[in-house]
Amino acid sequence: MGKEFFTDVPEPIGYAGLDSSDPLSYKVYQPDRLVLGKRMEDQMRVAVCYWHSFNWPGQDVFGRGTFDRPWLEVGGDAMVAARQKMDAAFEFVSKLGVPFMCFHDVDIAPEGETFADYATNLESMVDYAEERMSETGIRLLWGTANLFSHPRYAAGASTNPDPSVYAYAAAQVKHALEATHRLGGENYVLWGGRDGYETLLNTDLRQEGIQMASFLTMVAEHKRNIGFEGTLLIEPKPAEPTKHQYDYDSQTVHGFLERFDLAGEYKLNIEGNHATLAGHSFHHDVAYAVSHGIFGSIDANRGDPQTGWDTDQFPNSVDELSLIFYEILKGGGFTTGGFNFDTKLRRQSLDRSDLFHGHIGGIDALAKALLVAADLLEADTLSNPLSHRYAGWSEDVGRGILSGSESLESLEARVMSGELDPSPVSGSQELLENRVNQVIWGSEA
Ligand code: XUL
Ligand code: CO
Repeated sequence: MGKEFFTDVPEPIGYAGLDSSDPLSYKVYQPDRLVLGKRMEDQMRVAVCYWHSFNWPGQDVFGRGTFDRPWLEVGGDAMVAARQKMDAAFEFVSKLGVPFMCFHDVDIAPEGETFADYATNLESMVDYAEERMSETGIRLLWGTANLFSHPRYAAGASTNPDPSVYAYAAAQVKHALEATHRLGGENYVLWGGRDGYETLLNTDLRQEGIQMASFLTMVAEHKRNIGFEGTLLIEPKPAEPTKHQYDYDSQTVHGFLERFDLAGEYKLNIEGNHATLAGHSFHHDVAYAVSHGIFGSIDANRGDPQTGWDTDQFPNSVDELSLIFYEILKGGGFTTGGFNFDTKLRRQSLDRSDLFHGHIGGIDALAKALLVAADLLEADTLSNPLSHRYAGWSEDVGRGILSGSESLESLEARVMSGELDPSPVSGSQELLENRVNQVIWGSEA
């Protein structure tokens, strides 16, 4: 047991119900409550992210850190400081009472001066994490490598015009993947933060695509070589920090994976605010992934409708989250994935306890969304009208078209003879919206 930082929150956060006035309690989230035959905790698989919660002192491009984060101010030996930060993380996640955390290699270990320093520091922090995990029971939802902060990655990692940067990224991923494996991580994430471009004037799109595919192939090979059984995940984002990022959205990544025969190797980690930056809804990117068998995990957060960048706010819309959870349950629920809170406090939320308020609110909103989604699924609220709408595709002509036994000629003959005479039917959007709201308003917290 290391030093305690969250002394204002002496006990783990418990369930107190909707009537409670205690802000440090769950209003809906009850880990042991059964929903569709599974414990809520196992349906939701919540993780806390290390980078925004423990590494970030609240600076923005206009000003320095504002947060009360004593574990970031220890100074002196970088390894001592890293262990203090890890103590803060394990204390927070234990008190929040959720099963997982997620981190980048450099979130937990100082980079040092050389690659050898990096490797030694990471190894030693993984030892410490292993200790703290077995003490607390907290698990690793996913690990990843930060291939975007260091200046060497300014022009990308695997898509860098310089192969020695590609090599450096490969070496880093090797260590981060092995660290994730050692810690029993359930997934490994690749977010190509700077794998994109600032200007087409200096960019060879075809070359960079080939480089990225070769990198993903090497990662999948190494996964097999070391016997890592977790899921490899790609996290789409359309832009920021680059003007254009190659892993633009669910559909673009899917197309890329198919093009390079990698579709069986990777699934997606979908982030709410990334989907909305791509001009979609969060619902869209999740629905696309689930319906194409490439859904893996979620980075839960939300953007600001009036702000054009990744604000990473805590998710709080039950309306939005219910439809996301509905898609996930429709696909059979999470396997190795979960809801990682890739979320940042606002810069004015200075207090250490604000970190609890952000997570508690987001977890409760997700728990309520889970209950709504289970009701939607059990009552066939959306699935009945959907199967009715597409019923023609299991009848004669529809089946023939899909099985290839019809042609333009045969269909023209059917239309010409008057056998097929379509009459438009209502899409019933408002009716469906009302039904969804009825379930949201009526579901029992
Ligand atoms: C950046 C982002 C990353 C990834 C992991 O927008 O979401 O933190 O989740 O590298
Ligand atoms: Co993310």
